[in-house]
Amino acid sequence: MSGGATLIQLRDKVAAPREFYEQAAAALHVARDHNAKLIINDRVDIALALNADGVHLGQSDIPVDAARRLLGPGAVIGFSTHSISQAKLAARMPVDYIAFGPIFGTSTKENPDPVVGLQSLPTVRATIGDLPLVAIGGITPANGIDVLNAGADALAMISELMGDPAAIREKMRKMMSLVAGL
Ligand code: TZP
Ligand code: MG
Repeated sequence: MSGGATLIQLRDKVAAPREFYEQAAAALHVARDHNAKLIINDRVDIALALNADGVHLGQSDIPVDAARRLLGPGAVIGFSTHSISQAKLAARMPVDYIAFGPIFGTSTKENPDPVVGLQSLPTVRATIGDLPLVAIGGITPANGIDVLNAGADALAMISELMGDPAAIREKMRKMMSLVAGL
């Protein structure tokens, strides 16, 4: 996107399915216009219906195997994990990346899993082999470099970017220039 994001997840826990579908259709147009990938949180059916780039699934969503059967080998499937044992199990699934968190405290989730902390990242890194590791939960420009240095391959951010809709591009650019120095 114009801020530099390469993979965007559309997440809306409150929208009705029709509304979420319509948001996803609009978001997909924007993503396509900017050569970014768009994946859909939770809803494999919506990803499939719109031919989105993939889905992001959590521990209580449809199983990764089933999503893979529905979406095919080319889809991006990401999977959330919140402990070393979950990450170990996830590494045997047909996923394209493993999300791990919350690394720090977050107010985005209503009932977040316990904070896993920066110190758990080297162990997850070693546990999941070559799979891309996406860190999530309380990531900011102030801690992002530490998170990458601890073993994450990528950073997922919600509140830091979305807090002020007018500043998303600027904040994203700032983040990209910070990590470009690594
Ligand atoms: N999974 C673990 S923490 C989190 C999710 C979806 C929310 C992250 O949001 P923020 O605002 O970047 O802390
Ligand atoms: Mg989910």
